Amino acid sequence: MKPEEARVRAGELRRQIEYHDYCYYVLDDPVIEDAEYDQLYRSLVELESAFPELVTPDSPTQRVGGRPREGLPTVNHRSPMLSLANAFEESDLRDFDRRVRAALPGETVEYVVELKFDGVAVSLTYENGRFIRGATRGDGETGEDITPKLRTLRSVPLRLRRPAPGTLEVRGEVYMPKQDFARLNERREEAGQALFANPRNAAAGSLRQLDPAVTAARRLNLWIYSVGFTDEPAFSRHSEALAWLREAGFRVNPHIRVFSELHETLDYVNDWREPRFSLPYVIDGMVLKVDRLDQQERLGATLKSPRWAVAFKFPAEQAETAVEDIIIRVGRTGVLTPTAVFNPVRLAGTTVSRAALHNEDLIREKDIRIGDRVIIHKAGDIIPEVIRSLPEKRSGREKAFEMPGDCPDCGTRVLRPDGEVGVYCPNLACPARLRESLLHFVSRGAMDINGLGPAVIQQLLDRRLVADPADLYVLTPADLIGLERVGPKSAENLLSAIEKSKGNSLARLIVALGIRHVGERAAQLLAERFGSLDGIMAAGREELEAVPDIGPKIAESVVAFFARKQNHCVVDKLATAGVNTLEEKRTAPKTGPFTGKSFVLTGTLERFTRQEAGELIENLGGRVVSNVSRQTDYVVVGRNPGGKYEKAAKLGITILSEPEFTELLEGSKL
Ligand code: 1X8
Repeated sequence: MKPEEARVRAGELRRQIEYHDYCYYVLDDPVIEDAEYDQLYRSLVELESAFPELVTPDSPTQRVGGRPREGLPTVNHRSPMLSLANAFEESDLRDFDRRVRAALPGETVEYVVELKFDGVAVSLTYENGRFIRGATRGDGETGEDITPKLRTLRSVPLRLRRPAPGTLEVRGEVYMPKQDFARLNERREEAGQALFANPRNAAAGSLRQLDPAVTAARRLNLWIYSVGFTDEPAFSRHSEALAWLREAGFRVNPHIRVFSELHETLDYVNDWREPRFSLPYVIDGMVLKVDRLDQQERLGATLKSPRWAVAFKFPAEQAETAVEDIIIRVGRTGVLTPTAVFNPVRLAGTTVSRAALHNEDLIREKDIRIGDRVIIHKAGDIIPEVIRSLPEKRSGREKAFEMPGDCPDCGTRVLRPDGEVGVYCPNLACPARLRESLLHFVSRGAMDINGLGPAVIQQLLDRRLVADPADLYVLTPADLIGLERVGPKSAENLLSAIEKSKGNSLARLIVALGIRHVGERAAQLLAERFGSLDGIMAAGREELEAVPDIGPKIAESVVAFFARKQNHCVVDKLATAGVNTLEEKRTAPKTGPFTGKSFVLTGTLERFTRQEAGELIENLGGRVVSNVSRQTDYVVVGRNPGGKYEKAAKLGITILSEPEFTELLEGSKL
């Protein structure tokens, strides 16, 4: 292909990919199959590696940037990102309305009513329609530059769909959907990591964690709700600006209404009190804004908040109930989790009858006894939790909880490892452990075998058709058709789901094995580093710990897992059954504009560690080598470079200063 043809083709591919990203991520309405999309994406990656000069920073291939650095640069907001005045009662909203009208005598006023998202406020800046910078709110004046993180959010348009000359700054809220929050916390608990208190903290944590792999896991999403700055104020109403933002490709929430009467406004706010719990994201209230921008301007702002808007906060949902019992659930890793059983009570849209109490120490800290009255809530509107007990309501017949000394399912003496809060059943053949590990094995984040629910698993265990996860792969139609509530059709579906799971990625398989402390992220790292299950099994503790972000706890746990003959045996059976145990060659991240290029790094870089720079290069398809030779393409030179610099100069190899290197990374030169 000629360069000119390539340029045209790249432009076409980008437009198509942008369009499909928009349909998928913004409209939630994809128009092509994932496989077709992947094909478009791969074509663009290939084209860009053949013609690296075609790579632009706003190309869809540049979404997964490198690893951002510690101590993020700061950004001064063009206009302060103010917080909103809060209202808690209807009367506060009436007061707000009165103040607005008093300041605008004789004028009509319309209110835009929007949902108030419980996330992380961000600002996105576009220059001539291209995304150039993303920042957190920070203290309102100055935020942190999180451009590379935001680039990984598929609902952030890199290029706008409508002309926007000059500078445009829009504002919105990054959030984590409730389900993703619940799943993330589940995994974190299994992996022995601290839990996030709510989706907002999880979103903030993911943005702060500075690891594009985490953000790119697509757990975060974004609603845009205002224009922060434009060179040419082209709108006369906020509602117009929102309509334009939607057309320009931003994700604007659909539940926006404009009212001219206060009573309608109040009705709409109240209408959301219950249905908000069925939204897939958390809202903690409603926002009222004066629609006309000229009126907004005349109303102005106090030091802290605009006078033309107010946030109505819904009361935090809590309920009081009785703890009828504290039961023990044995998890797949053998951990005994005490669970409170409640007198069922309505809370945040559902009836709640249980909450995990996590461990003995927590129960003691909160002084929760069987028979107690307790106050409960739902973290992120979804996970029930006990906030506190009400000792003043005790009758004296309450019973303190005691962790059993033996596993309630198999009677084996439980162990409490030093320094850990939990106790566990060490019996690998414990029926509860087996059931839970099978359920984990087939779950969505693991092998994702559709249709294998608790009822089927229990029957398979009871009939001794499976004794470990590998046995799933030798089930026959006859085995399944005999089960309760499994007909020939569902047996067939089940077997094909099992068959399909053989092709899952190595990372999924590692997650499915249920090694303590090994979650999705660790599994991914291990798969990438060792390339095969055999490779991981053969690795010693030191080799494992040498993987960035794999700590001693994980390394220890992996070694311990594979040291057990029984686990080895399951792995062998899985491989024999044809389950994939190899890391597929990942095309997208490993080929890119740097494919075929080798880099040498020398001296101290300001903005990256060596390792970060190396990963950035590798993410774009390049290689980092330690010695300069004629085959070296680039030498990146930091402060106090060594002899490599001189050697490179002598050999006439392209030498890049750090700013040049950064520019190259950003794709604007090559
Ligand atoms: C904060 C928020 C706003 C909106 C929704 N959620 C928020 N957290 C909205 O306008 N729909 S506006 C805002 C602010 O101005 N601080």
